[in-house]
Amino acid sequence: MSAGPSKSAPVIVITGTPGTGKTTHAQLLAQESPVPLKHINVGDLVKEKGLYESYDHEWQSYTVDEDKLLDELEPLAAAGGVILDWHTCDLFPERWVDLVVVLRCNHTQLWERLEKRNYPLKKIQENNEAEIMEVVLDDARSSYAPEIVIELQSAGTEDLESNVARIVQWIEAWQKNQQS
Ligand code: DAT
Repeated sequence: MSAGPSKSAPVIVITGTPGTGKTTHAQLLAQESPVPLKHINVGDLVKEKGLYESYDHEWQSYTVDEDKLLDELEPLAAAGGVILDWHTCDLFPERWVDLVVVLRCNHTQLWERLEKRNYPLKKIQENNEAEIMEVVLDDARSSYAPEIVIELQSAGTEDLESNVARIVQWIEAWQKNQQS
């Protein structure tokens, strides 16, 4: 369900296992979109605004304060025109979201991308297993209507460009639909 007729731009969630290309896609989409879209890297926002309960040094990850995060994002989502870039998506209420893009990546390639980030080995293993088990895709499918969830491969630049072109087409259709 959409957040209502007053929005002039949609709320697009770009999700996927870390390293699948969310930020790369969100940055290009923000440039190419026919309507203004603000890219919100949710992980960075959590750190900048202290929207977390604790930090786990061993896993190098934050335990997010979900209530604080939702309070921070609510007005932005209600206004529309945002890309929410995060490795989980089921926290975002259905009424906020117009499209959920789940990025996927071959596990060998994902491993290499995460190694380059100097993630601890067990964090690389955990994320790799999650990608193989389609954890994020399952979460997206169980949290949102099937017609708003799309799964896209993110192996290289060709995928990136065609994925963004496809999302741009979806935005154009969304705009027409809002006007009619
Ligand atoms: P995420 O935001 O999902 O953690 P990212 O956008 O930071 O991922 O990408 C991780 C690395 O992989 C980064 O060096 C860019 C590269 N990458 C990801 N998807 C890509 C794609 N489709 N084409 C080219 N490079 C890609």
